[in-house]
Amino acid sequence: MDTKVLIIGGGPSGLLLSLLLTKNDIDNIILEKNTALHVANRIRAGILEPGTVKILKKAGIGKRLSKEGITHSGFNISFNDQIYHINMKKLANDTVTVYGQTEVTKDLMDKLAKINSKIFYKANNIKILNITKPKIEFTHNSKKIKINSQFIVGCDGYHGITKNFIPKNIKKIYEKEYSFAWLGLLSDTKPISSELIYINNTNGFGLCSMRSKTRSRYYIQCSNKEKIKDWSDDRFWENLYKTLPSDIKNTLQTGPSIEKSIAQLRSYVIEPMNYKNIFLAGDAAHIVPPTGAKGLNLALSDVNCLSSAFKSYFHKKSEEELKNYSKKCLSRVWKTQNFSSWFTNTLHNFPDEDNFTKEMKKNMLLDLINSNTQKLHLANKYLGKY
Ligand code: RFL
Ligand code: PHB
Repeated sequence: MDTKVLIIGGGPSGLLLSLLLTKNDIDNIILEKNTALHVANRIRAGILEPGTVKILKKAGIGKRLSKEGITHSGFNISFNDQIYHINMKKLANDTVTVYGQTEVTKDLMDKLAKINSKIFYKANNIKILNITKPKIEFTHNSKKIKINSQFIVGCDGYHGITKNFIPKNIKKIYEKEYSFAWLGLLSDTKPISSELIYINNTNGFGLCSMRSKTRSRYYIQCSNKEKIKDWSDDRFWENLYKTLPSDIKNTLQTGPSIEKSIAQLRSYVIEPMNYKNIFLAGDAAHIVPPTGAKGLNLALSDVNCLSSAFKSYFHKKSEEELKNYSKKCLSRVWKTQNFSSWFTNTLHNFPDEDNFTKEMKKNMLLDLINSNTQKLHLANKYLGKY
């Protein structure tokens, strides 16, 4: 088999890249190790930046997003048991959209099925045999298949294999693991607030989010040693209740969970994002802690950039954009890391944190709430405007 671009990983990054390439008549194949159902049902991101919404609409999958996505003109930060509003619309004249990653994935899968794109689900034992003249081997339905391509793109997330093919003496890895995790619960209950609330409380961090007017997504900070089996729904709700600000905690609607999971928090960057004919995009190249709601947005921004570079290469015979891809993306990646790390550090309680640091954080937040300049800065970062 031959193709122009071989994409490893069929999460949102791989799917969008395939769609953008196919729309531009650039032949491509996706190899995904899991089933379509597994990929489609992974509960993750919920917030899309305005730039991401534009990318998805331009890719031709904006119809359901426009109809079902909920526009949020602001979000709340709660500390010292008070709730403060950040009005992004007023401050920075823009909004974010609540639309789950599951929905983005479904829209991409439906569109790709309509245009007969080539995806191998349950592709196992992927081996990259040559990176200069890309050649790949994998197993599918117990058969060995070989593919020759011009380029390989790793959209295979943090646990993927593609990045391993960038030699050790070329790549630089920056990584930080946090000593706490997020325990998330999804339920068909009315969200406690019409807009998100990021909470810093003596019990730790909490986040009230949503997927629709009747479906809530909540998170609480937990130790990274916790096991999901030890968290009954009741235990989750009790701990969330303790984390909520007093004014609203008694309006919390509880119910059975649809999904519950623990996410380890991590910051990670690999440089450069390409080597010879291999390119990396999305979580394969960088992970941000979820506090700023940036991972999916950053991933789709990479893919938008890379698809444009491939368009220039295949249709205008220009290598310029491909050569600049890593540098261009990394500039946004580091700005996003900076914001995500600051927001995470400010809103979480670190184990062994001294009371001086705790007080400094509260004062920093108080300063922010009282300063329009700082609020505008925060609004722009949350909107993805750097
Ligand atoms: P993914 O989604 O991890 O997909 C990678 C795909 O590659 C496949 N794969 C392989 N396939 C073939 N061979 C191999 N050897 C392979 N190894 C892996 C995997 O099966 C998978 O299908 O990466 P991608 O596409 O780059 O997408 C990134 C996003 O999923 C991620 O950044 C976001 O979910 C992060 N994130 C959020 N991002 C936002 O922009 N806004 C949010 O509100 C937001 N909330 C979140 C989040 C992530 C969270 N977790 C789970 C850490 C909330 C949470 C709790
Ligand atoms: C979510 O709804 O899952 C969500 C929202 C905001 C975040 C992270 C996750 O910062």
